[in-house]
Amino acid sequence: MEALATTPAMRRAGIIEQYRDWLPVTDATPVITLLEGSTPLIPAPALARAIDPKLKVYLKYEGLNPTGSFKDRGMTMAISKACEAGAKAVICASTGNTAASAAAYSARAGIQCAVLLPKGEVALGKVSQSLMHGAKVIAIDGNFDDALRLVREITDEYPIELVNSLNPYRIEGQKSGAFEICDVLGEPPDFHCIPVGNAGNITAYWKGYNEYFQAGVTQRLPKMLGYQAAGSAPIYYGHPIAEPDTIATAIRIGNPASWKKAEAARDDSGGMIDIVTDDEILEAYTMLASLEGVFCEPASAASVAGLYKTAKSGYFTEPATCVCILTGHGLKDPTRAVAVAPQLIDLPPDKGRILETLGISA
Ligand code: AN7
Repeated sequence: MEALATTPAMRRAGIIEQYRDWLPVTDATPVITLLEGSTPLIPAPALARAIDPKLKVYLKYEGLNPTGSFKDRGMTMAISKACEAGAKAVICASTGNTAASAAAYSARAGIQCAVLLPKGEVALGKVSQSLMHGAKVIAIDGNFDDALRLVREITDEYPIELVNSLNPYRIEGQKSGAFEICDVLGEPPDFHCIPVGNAGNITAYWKGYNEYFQAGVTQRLPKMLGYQAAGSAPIYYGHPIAEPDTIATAIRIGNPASWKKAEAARDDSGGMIDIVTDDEILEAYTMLASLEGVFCEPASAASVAGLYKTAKSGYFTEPATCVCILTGHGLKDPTRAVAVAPQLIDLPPDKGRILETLGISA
């Protein structure tokens, strides 16, 4: 069979090749990549009509990265730089997606990976990924913040590389998301809506937007609108939350590592960090899937839930472009999906009953 013709635009290069000049890599850096990035910026007209017809809404569908979340952008950098430095092992604490990504990129690099997860609080798809990629997966009887504290102590004392977003290469890689949005739109959006957990991603996007702006690639900056789950909202409330709680387990974080940087992104952009309830998150999660055909995980829907809440409050007074970052794929958390979606219909293999159920009459 003949090879399919491809155009450059159809080829995913991976973010390091795509944005090499903007990243701290050299010819000596081994590029460990799964061809992450180049995710689609999907127009969401039905959602815009439901939220506020003045707005032009785009969904940055990060669930289409190789391991199903935005973490791959940072992990290709963190693992490549770890390998360049000769590291033989990496470790992270995770609500699931960082772990899945670290496990996959470590497998590809041929190095050891260990992940610390909060027991019982990680979505099934994410656990399955870490296990399949051969990481040492440890579930601790504690929350994400406990796990992060432990891996910080361990990496301070032993020669094992930390690949949480405290690792500056993670932020460097993740800033590529902002470049892609500007490359597609020609300018940044007016508003950038994003879920906030450990606060690495809002930090990274703000850095990316600023680098393009300072280099003269773009002529302005967006306002950053970050959204925390109401039960896990330390930045919104201004103090750590000892026992964070939310159905959006990815952002069930009470003491974010990049807290100050998230505040800086908020304040320097003239944006805000607000909260969304679990009900608001689930409503947006369902709307995305049913109105736009885009399936993201609950934490990701916080960006759309937040945009909805902010629009309803009368915040937007004129037409504006809004990009919502959908950080992870819906298949990450099938348990939540089947719990909130319409029920399965059980029937015998009987044509009459099937037609009757479908409302089709002869
Ligand atoms: C789907 O995997 O913290 O504010 O350990 O998986 O940069 O932390 C995941 C975070 C949003 C929040 N959406 O991003 C982890 C972890 C999804 C996520 C966030 C996460 P940050």
